[in-house]
Amino acid sequence: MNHAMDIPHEYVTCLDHVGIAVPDLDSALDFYRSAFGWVNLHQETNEEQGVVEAMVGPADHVPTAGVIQLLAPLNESSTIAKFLEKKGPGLQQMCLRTNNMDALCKHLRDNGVRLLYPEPKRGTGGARINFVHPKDAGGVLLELTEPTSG
Ligand code: MC0
Repeated sequence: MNHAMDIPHEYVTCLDHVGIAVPDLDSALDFYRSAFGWVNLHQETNEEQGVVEAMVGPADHVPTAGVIQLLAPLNESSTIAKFLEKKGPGLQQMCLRTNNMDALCKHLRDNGVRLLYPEPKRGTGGARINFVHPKDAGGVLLELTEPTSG
């Protein structure tokens, strides 16, 4: 891959979240609440991804500050169930926010970076998401998210 990329830096705006695989959402939430006073900012179930997720951060969280995404498996075939089985609880992914998913995906593909989905899927709050394969991102499962406007 050519690292001297000419992508406009405006496409990728901030670290959106880091995702942590957890076997039990409530006890993970309790940890962040009691250790840091962080709160559950948003919770939802994503059937397609096979997860129940909670976004955790300070109560006065500002939108461009990265948060922690707790990811619990919905069922045994969930990606998160497989991750927990193979590696145990821990950091599963890191997610960058973009304001132009289509341009970013084209740019990455043009540079030989493998994306997991041919087209973005639905992520947190209706965001459009895709993932860079960990083998093409230094061993990190790298999510890309384009939140819904507003
Ligand atoms: C696997 N590998 C990882 C990894 N998962 N490396 C770093 N981080 C991870 N999370 C490595 C393995 O160790 C292996 O390396 C190689 O990648 C291939 O692994 P595999 O065992 O053949 O493949 P699988 O079956 O584990 O699948 C990996 C893959 C999968 C990344 C394709 O996890 C996937 O489709 N993930 C995207 C969807 C997802 O994660 N959804 C849950 C979050 P070696 O060296 O052993 O070959 S949902 C979400 O995040 C949404 C709600 C949102 O935020 O909006």
